[in-house]
Amino acid sequence: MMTPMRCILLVLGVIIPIHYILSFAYEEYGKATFISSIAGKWTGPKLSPPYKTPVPDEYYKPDSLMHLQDRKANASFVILVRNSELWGIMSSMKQLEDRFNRKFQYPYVFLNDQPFTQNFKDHIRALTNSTVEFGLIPPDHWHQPSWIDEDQASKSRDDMVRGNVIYGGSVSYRNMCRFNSGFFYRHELLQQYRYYWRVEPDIKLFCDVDYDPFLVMQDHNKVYGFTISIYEIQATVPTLWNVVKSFINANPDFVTPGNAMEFLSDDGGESYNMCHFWSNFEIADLDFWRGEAYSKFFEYLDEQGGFYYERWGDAPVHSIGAALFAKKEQIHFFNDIGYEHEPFLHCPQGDVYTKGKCWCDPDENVDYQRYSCLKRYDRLFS
Ligand SMILES: Nc1nc2c(ncn2[C@@H]2O[C@H](COP(=O)(O)OP(=O)(O)OP(=O)(O)O)[C@@H](O)[C@H]2O)c(=O)[nH]1
Ligand SMILES: *[C@@H]1O[C@H](CO)[C@@H](O)[C@H](O)[C@H]1NC(C)=O
Ligand SMILES: *[C@@H]1O[C@H](CO)[C@@H](O)[C@H](O)[C@H]1NC(C)=O
Ligand SMILES: [Mg+2]
Repeated sequence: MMTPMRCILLVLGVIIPIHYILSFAYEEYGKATFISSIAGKWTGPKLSPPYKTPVPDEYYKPDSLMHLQDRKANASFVILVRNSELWGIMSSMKQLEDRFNRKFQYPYVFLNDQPFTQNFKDHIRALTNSTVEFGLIPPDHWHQPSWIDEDQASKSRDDMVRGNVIYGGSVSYRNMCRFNSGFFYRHELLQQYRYYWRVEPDIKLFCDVDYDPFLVMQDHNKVYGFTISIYEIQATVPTLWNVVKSFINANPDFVTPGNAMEFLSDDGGESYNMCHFWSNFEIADLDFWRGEAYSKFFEYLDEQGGFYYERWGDAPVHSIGAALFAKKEQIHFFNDIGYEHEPFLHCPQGDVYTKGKCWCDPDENVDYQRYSCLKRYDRLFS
């Protein structure tokens, strides 16, 4: 796997910074082309994360259902999914209802580039008493734009297939990454909401979520919440950081003082360490993405074509946006939400495990495994 991979890097003209070659992150993760080839390979210390931002008790509602007078946030679940993934998304949604939403009753917005079938809608509606809306994505928010040079794009896909890079040959995966990076929050069904919780098929929720995470976001002025952070596959973002740097140089005012650059870079912004929040789980602020800084940032990235000439993921794009245009305190680690999207899981430790009545194996927790970036998040606050 390594030789073709090096080839690709050469073909793409990528110069790998020397500290990358030396760092554990690159040695152990950056050269991988499939995430699953990494999982379970190394075990780290079973540390509990520092609880810098515990959720205050008044947010908890251990036993009662929602009452009319209870405060609610302006929020919805957002689920981009295909008709063919019905059973996988029902599994996710059932757990979400049982662990959280049966009590809190937040609405759902389902999005798809194809119309949802009646069968899909019927099965989904049967799982909840909450409002469920089904939206179609406008074609120009989904498909590869006409100004992308298809020869260049297809050559890059072929190179990535030869390099065995996961989803390297897929156009639809690239459409999905671009849509999640810059379009979902502009969908008409989401205009009426401020916060969202992103959900994917076949995830697991291990613990009771007995408090309202949206209210925590709202009351504490948070913009981005995550459960797992890992390294990006280097071959999918060879030029991303250079583009980020040129955007920052041209728009220094968008970079917020007190930001989380240290999460992204180990040398003050010179190079990217590949750390990102794993975006298959997100609880975040739609207005942050809609704001001037992130909108201009996305537009700039999109113009460079890297969603198609490379394979930029929405995870690094969101993470870089959140880390640079928000204050570090506005990025929240949802430690108490036990969560799995294969091949990684976050399992709360100690008291938090007990409080949430969790059922994951605490030893499988990704937090301080070598390929987790949580230590870099921690160091923002140390
Ligand atoms: N409607 C629609 N949804 C898609 C498409 N491709 C991906 N998605 C959804 O976008 C999200 C991310 O896609 P995934 O295939 O899960 O990508 P991933 O999480 O990187 O990879 P996996 O390890 O395969 O889960 C999921 O919620 C998918 O259901 C598509 O072509 N159409
Ligand atoms: C919907 O609400 C009714 C009435 O409160 C309740 O009996 C039913 O179990 C609920 N259904 C779901 C899927 O939560
Ligand atoms: C919810 O948030 C959206 C986006 O900020 C806003 O347009 C809408 O008016 C808000 N709704 C309520 C009820 O506050
Ligand atoms: Mg997925």
